[in-house]
Amino acid sequence: MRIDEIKITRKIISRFFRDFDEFLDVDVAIAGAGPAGMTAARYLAKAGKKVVVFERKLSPGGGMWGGGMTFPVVIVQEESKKLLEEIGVRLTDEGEGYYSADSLETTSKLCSSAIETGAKMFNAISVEDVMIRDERVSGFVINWSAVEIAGLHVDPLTIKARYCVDATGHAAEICRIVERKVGKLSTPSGKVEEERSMCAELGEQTVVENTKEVYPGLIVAGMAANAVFGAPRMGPIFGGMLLSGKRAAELILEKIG
Ligand code: 48H
Repeated sequence: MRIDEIKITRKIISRFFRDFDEFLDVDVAIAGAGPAGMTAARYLAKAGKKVVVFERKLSPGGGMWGGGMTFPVVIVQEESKKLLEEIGVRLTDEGEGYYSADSLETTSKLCSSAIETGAKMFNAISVEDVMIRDERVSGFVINWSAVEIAGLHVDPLTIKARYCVDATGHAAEICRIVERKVGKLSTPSGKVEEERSMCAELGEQTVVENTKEVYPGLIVAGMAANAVFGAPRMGPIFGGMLLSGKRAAELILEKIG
């Protein structure tokens, strides 16, 4: 076989646009491919839903690669260890209900299992706004991260979804956009309440409780849920992120069947 550069280029372009076209109108669109977003994507795809994830960075995984202070180890607790066992992550029992895992193995398996289950992940694309129809978040407004980083004035494109998920981590970017441009969130003040200082036990508990529909059509998950509802951070224990992603998927499945 002779290798032809133009054929390679043409095949990349046509494959990308086939994929992109297929995911312009979906059941669920997720902003952010951290542990919460990737877990939500996997459970939704497993239930047969059409799911797309947009990740600003080149590599999905968010804050999980770095474990604790760059030591590439994450801790999960008893309640969440099943979610990692399901995708073949090897856990070490550290006693007293704590399990450790290699953060690189965990992050890459969360990513590959979501994709293998059928979720489509687009990297290097940022969600910069939401689409509103009938007072409901009905899609994401997206642009190349390279355009965003270069500060170029380029108008974005739009995708449509029955449900959207803000899984953008500490920044809770999508909820802040909705607060600023659309209307009141379902928080006590109607605004982002802001994350509180470290309290791992409370943070892990509240992150699942705070995984909610924060505006019609918009579910908040993962660290963003605690930022939006004014709850503590929890450091490098990641069980709550996984359980929150699963909860987000369950909430959406309850709503769209
Ligand atoms: C596209 C975006 C956009 C955007 C951001 O930070 P993450 O890992 O988020 P979670 O909630 O899955 O996990 C949080 C966890 O990593 C963490 O930080 C913990 C547990 N902290 C505790 C503590 O005490 O510090 O991932 C979010 C992802 C990232 O990859 C971003 O690049 C991406 O979202 N992202 N993608 N469009 N507008 N904003």
